[in-house]
Amino acid sequence: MRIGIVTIFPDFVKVVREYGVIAQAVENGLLHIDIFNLRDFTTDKHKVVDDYPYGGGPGMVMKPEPFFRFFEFFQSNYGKAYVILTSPQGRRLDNKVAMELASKEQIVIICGRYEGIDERVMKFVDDEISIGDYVLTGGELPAMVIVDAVSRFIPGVVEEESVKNDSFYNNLLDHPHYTRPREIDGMAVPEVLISGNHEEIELWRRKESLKKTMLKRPDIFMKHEFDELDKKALISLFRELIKDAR
Ligand code: 4HQ
Repeated sequence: MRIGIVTIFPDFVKVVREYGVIAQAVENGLLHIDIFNLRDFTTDKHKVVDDYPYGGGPGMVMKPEPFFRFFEFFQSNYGKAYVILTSPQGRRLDNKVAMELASKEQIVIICGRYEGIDERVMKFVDDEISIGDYVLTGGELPAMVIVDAVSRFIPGVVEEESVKNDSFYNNLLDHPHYTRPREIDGMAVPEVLISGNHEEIELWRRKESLKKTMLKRPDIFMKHEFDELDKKALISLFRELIKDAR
């Protein structure tokens, strides 16, 4: 997969490809991340990317010409891409959206600054994505968040089992995790995890996932489709409840 990011702060965005599993994916050739400096697509001496808004009002607007020149350049060098604008008006990023984006061969993310971008740039835009209902100073952080969430769904970037176990994958939150030591400050690792009984461990983890999701995110719990293990886990949970009540 190839991801292009268009920004006036390339050094800020570059770090997204320099750490952890994303850096490994880039190294292994699973993922190409190209970062484009919008100012490289200006033609004037001062590389101006903003201008005053028609109609007046506060702040500045990103000029259309550098974007027009960028897309001309991109299309003739890399071909067609799915173009995303980061915007509070967009559809909200979640795992489902991230998975959908991961299926694209090429995406380009435009990072806005100032009050916004000249509306005529929208002719290049296929999708608007928001990372949440708060106002940021620019689209760079949303672009990095999108790259991170999308990368995890590119086959080979993280272990498939790991993706399936993660929070939200099947509308449940992740179960608790433990590592050594077996005891710290009087707190022991749950016995079942040391038992070596994989069926019991799987059941315990699912029970913990169900419990946590019910209590912390009832909204996503209500959307969950229950499978056989869920049913077993819920019955076991209720058994424990009844036992404790007696
Ligand atoms: N922006 N999710 C870029 C956001 C935002 C968000 C405000 C986008 C500023 C220039 N983008 N403009 N939230 O707050 O994606």
